Amino acid sequence: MKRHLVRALVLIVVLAAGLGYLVYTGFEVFVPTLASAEGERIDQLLRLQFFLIAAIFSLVVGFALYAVFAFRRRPGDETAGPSIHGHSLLEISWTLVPLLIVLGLSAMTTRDFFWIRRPDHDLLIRVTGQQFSWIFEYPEQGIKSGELVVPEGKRIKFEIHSADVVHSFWVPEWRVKEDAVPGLTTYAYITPSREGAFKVRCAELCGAGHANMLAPVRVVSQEEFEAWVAQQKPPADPVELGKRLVEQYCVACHSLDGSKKVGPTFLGMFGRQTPLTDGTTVTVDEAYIQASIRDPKAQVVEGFQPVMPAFGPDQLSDEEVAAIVAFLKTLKE
Ligand code: HEC
Ligand SMILES: [Cu+2]
Repeated sequence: MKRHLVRALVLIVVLAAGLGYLVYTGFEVFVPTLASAEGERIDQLLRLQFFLIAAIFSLVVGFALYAVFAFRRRPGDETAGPSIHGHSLLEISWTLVPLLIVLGLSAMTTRDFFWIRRPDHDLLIRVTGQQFSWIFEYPEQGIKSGELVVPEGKRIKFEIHSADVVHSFWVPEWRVKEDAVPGLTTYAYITPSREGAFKVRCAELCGAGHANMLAPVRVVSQEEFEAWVAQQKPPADPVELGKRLVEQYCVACHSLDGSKKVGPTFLGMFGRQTPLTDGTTVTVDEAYIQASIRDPKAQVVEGFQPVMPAFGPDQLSDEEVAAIVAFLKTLKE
């Protein structure tokens, strides 16, 4: 009897070691490279669970395999084996041990869950998912971006919204995943621990463009992050701001160099006498430029089609219009 037990245990240990090795290497091969502090806890739990599963699997399958071979029916052997009833020690232990394992895993998961969800953070980013893109707002920095740029080693609180249907905010290398639910604000806390380029993937089938609902992620040093923020921020100088807005909204139709496009050039426009389609002439001043931006159809320049779109206050604030005027004033011939 003892001989059988020792042999079976050897088989079990060999099996467990082999499976454990597979779990270990499989993690390296199949799981994306870890890149966050929170993900480290999650990986540890996952690895521990896989090792436990490998051990229990080996115990059950090891004994079964050994019994199948060692106690197989031999030629000429017509007797059935002895029938055995009950074994209190075995029964108590195969109830208690798994119970303790499950309770232990629950306790560790709870501990890590609250550690991951603790509210302290260095940076707040508002994430909005919509069919089929992501927008990232940095309320403390006053910027908005289609690219998620974050400093390495800083704990980030993501405040997650959806503009339409249920999406799910997920960077596989960070492990943490959180749904974006319309009408609800959800949160995720992540401390990126590795610089590099990653991708936000939508992890909830949300429509025809779901597979393309990706956003670039860049984890950079604190200095690079600050430089990026400074670059994204609307410039304080109105002329600089105006230049950026004009390049963004106007240069498709207006040139800055005197050439004629869909609309008249901005070069030397300020102070110019402009003939209108109603036969009158206006002097281009601040009020006229403002009126042209808000309500372009009211006064249409002679020789041009009235195709300019109106820019309302939700597209360009009064401040932004004033900045555009300030920039246009500098374009002298
Ligand atoms: C889709 C093309 C288009 C875009 C975009 C556009 N415009 Fe225009 N704009 C025109 C056309 C065409 C005219 C001339 C006809 C008219 O007055 O409506 C014009 C006229 C003007 C005038 C009057 C020019 C003059 O010589 O009197 C101003 C000022 C002006 N645009 C400012 C802007 C500003 C500022 C922007 C960006 C915020 C802008 N436009 C964007 C097409 C455009
Ligand atoms: Cu989605």
